[in-house]
Amino acid sequence: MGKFITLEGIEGVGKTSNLEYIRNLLEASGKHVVVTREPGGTPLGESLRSLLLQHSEDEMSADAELLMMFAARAEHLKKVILPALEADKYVLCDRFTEATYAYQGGGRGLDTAKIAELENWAQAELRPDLTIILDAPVHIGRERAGKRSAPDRIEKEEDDFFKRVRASYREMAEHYPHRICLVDASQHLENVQAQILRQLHEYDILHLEQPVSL
Ligand code: T5A
Repeated sequence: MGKFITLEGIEGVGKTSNLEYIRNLLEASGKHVVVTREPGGTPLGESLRSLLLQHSEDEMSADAELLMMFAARAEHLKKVILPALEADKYVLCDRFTEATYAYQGGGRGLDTAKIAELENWAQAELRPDLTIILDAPVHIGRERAGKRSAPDRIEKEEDDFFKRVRASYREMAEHYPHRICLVDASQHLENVQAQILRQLHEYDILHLEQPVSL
């Protein structure tokens, strides 16, 4: 089996920027890497992503939002993630189920027991080998994301929503330290990447003795 690595955090903390950094590190150490994202990663998942992120006058219910995230995930697992892991590849995913706990659980206030049921159903025993949560205060993420594009349906939520999302991510890192770590993403990009490199070593994803030339 390969390894499953996910990147998480509130909007604008630098997931997309750092995915590329991790991909380069893994490839430089000889791994076959599949980079993907959620919601998305398959034709059906990308269609669901558009529905989930586009603005609509008819407000989507939190339950529908939750079930669509898992519908996209079920397809993604079957068509992309599991086949890649079985082929000994490294799957690097921009968000996964921890985002559902943070956004639909923490942000929307849905019962996390419901999320856990869906998680067990869709994933059985599968959990990421390592989840890196890029952690930064909401105003920093907002400022960085705002410079890039207009807000989508979820990004238009108030700061309090993202404060709950962030708190939920931090709680997960505290509860599952064997597979989830926090990285201080408020720092300069080089410092963030130095922390990521350290965590990849600590969680046995990358080995120090392996030459890394980028
Ligand atoms: N969602 C998703 C759920 O609600 N439930 C779920 O189960 C799942 C899977 C997906 C949305 O769906 C929700 C969460 C999201 O709202 P998305 O595209 O994955 O959307 O998420 P976004 O957070 O919107 O992604 P962004 O592209 O906005 O943010 P990133 O990827 O974290 O940030 P990035 O890398 O694009 O960086 C933003 C800007 O900051 C700069 C970058 O150059 C860029 O300009 N930057 C830095 N600047 C200074 N210092 C640093 N350290 C920097 N790092 C990056």
